[in-house]
Parts: sequence; C-alpha cells; structure tokens
Amino acid sequence: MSEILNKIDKAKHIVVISHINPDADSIGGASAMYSFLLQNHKKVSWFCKTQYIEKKLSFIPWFEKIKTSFPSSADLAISLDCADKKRLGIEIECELINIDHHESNDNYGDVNLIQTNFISTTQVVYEFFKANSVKINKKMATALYAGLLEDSDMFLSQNVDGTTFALAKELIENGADFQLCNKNIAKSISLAALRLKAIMLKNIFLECDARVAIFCVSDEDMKSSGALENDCKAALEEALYLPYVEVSLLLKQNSDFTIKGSLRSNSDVNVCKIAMQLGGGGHKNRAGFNIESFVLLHDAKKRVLNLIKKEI
Ligand SMILES: [Mn+2]
Repeated sequence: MSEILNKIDKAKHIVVISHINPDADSIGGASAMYSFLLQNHKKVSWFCKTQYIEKKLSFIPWFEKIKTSFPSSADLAISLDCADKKRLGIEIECELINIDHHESNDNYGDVNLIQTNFISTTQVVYEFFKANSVKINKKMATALYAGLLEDSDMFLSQNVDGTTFALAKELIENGADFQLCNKNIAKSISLAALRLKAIMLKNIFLECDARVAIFCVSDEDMKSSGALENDCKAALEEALYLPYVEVSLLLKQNSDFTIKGSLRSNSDVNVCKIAMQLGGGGHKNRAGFNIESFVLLHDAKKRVLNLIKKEI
C-alpha cells in the first residue's frame, strides 16, 4: 500500500479509469479516488472508454468529469474494478495501479491491490483509505456506498454478511447519502430499459428442468428498445428468483454480430469457471465473456449451455 502512496506522490498527472460499460462500483470507486487525489492537490483526469454511460449513475460525484479520451500527459493510471486489461478499453503506456476485487483479476498492473474476498471495489478503496487515515468526506462516502449497494445487489447477494452492513454503517456515518443511492441505483429504470426487459421476459428459455434460464437478445432488440448494454442485467438477475433456476445466462448480440455473454448463479455453481472457459472471468456468482467471432445466437446458446450442463 505504501508503494501506491509513493507512486501517487511522485506522479504529476494521474488518470483514474472506469471499465467499459461501467457500473456503480467502477464509477463509485473511481469517483472516490478522484476526490482523494484532488485532496492531495494532484492534477487528475477520469477516463472511461464508453461514451453512453447509464444516466442513473450521473449523481455520483465528479461524473461530469469523465472523458472518453486518455490524456497524453498522464504519468500514472489507476484502474478501478477492471478484471482484465481489455476492460480498460485502451493500451496504457504509463505506470498502472490496478485496484479490484474480481477473482479472475490477473494482476496486470505495475502495482496490484486486489481483494477477492471483498464485496465491491469500493470496499477495497475504503479499506485503503482507512489504513492510510484518509479523511473520507461526504462525496467520497456517497460514491463508495453506491458501489457497495450495486455490487451487493442491494444487500441481497449471497456474499453479504455482517461486514457488509458494518461497512454501510461506517459510510453513512461519514456522510454517505444512501437515500440518493437507493433512489438512483435501486429504484430507477429508464423507459428504454423497461421496454428491453419486457422483450427479454417474453423470450426467456428455461433449460435443464428449469434450472437454467437463458436470454438471447438480438441487436434488433437493443435498437428497437433503445436500451444500453447494462440494461440487460435486470431481467438476467430477476430470472434467478424463479423457483428452480440456479443459473441465468444472457447472450447479447453486438452490432458487429459478436456476442457478449453474462452469467449469474444463486447456488454453488461457479459461473466464473464457465466464463473462463470462454476467455472471460468475474466472480463465482457473476461472470462474463465475449465471443469475438461471428456466431448465431442460437449456436452460441447451444455451446454455452453445454458448458453449463457440465457444471450443474
Ligand atoms: Mn465490482
């Protein structure tokens, strides 16, 4: 950890990085780090490759500072919640600090702060601040809470325990506006996302005696609803509420006919293992992968279902 502080101390221009199609954890972690660097009078920028980020995350402090271009004068980058290099969306030429909590993180940074037993990257950032007696202001606390709320699936996921609630309490004591986080993260959906959800629920497949739920979303479905990639997650996660469903799979066709896959599980089935066989990764209960070659949704479904069958 002192290595991280040393690098920050020496750097002249630091860029915080949120991953492609960022969620509240990656945005929240980067936001808190952005605040910390400002406190330390650092020149700081915020990079995210994705141009259209979900509007519901725009309440997170410094969101308006996010840029899709990487500043050439940067001499240090800090990635938040990026499980692998590809998620950065850019080749980093300067030094890189990798802060994350994904099981599949391969330590691609020059310095790596990875806590796979932590529920969110914002927990990793919080513990880093605490260990270094960093004063956590309201902006930081709200950003950190946002990541905790989303990655714990609104405090409902299997890996939630007393530590999670203790962390929530500490963040609230530090001024986290948890009501604002609830309103924007837990209780907010765009019309486009709602329309996409309707399409997805109409077309759900159940396989393996209803233990596996599958969604195939075509590029046409995305375009007709106007939804963003992250909008697919709601139906994907809700399918786990069905009585027998243990694994939920989403295959989303991209406009270039490659496929983005997402997996969720609510049992001992390790979906990270399945995703890794397809070149992806993530957590035991939440993982993702990409199929880069041209493939029909129907064929991709067969291929991934075969891998799931071996795990359940
Ligand atoms: Mn995360």
